[in-house]
Amino acid sequence: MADNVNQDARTKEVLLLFDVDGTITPARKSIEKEMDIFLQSLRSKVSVGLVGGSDLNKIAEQTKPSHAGPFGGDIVESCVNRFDYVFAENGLVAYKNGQLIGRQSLLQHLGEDKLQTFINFCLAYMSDLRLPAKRGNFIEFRNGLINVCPVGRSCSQAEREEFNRYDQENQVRSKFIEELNRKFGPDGEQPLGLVYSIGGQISFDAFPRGWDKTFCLNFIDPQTREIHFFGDKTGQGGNDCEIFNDPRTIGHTVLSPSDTLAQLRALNLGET
Ligand code: M1P
Repeated sequence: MADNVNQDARTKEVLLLFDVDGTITPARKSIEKEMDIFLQSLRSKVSVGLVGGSDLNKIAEQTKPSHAGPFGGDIVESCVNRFDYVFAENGLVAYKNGQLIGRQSLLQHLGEDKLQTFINFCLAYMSDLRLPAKRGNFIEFRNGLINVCPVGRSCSQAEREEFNRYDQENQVRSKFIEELNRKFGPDGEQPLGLVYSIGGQISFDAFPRGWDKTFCLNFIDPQTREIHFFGDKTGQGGNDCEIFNDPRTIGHTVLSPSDTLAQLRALNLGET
């Protein structure tokens, strides 16, 4: 793995591709002014892209430059125009230079019957869990993945943090995933070809094998000579692991948005 961006390649042939949560924004929170200005300044030297597990609206909301004052326009349109590439839902919704260039659907891939088998199993499993708090929106169906959330996505910020602490002590999500692998894995009763990824604080994502963040690499301009990927969940089981280890990328593990900035500054790309 290279430590530095090739100093002779400060052109649009270099792409810096960023995970969102925990990499350019604090988890589930908005981008800070310093990061936003820095990323935009890099675009005069290199291409800058985002790849997130969340849907496009959430990525647009988190990367909205709110420090620039009240925002009147369409936040999605603004987001896809402020970056060279925006890949939502692990790259299953793909934008390049503001244009939609790819879309995949889980419903089409799996079909209604298998989908309901999976959802019903998850709901039954969660109905037996006793947690510090349970709220609503336990299953979020997205275009390219199913997000499963034992505490419920409508929990408050305090309940989110409480679940995260409880999960670290009790492995609620990893035990759930073990059970899903037993039931729907290659040797299970009903193989569904799904894989699971713990990307955030309170939930996990289920999607077809190969539909991880590496999926977005199929949309990158073949002229691109170096793709640097920055992510905070690059270890085994994290949702940045596959793209971080992909031979097409040069991977950078970051600890937080401020660490991302520090690593970018060390690459000396020339902040404007
Ligand atoms: O982008 C990382 C993850 O962010 C959210 O996770 P959570 O709500 O558990 O913190 C979700 O959008 C998840 O799908 C995504 O992978």
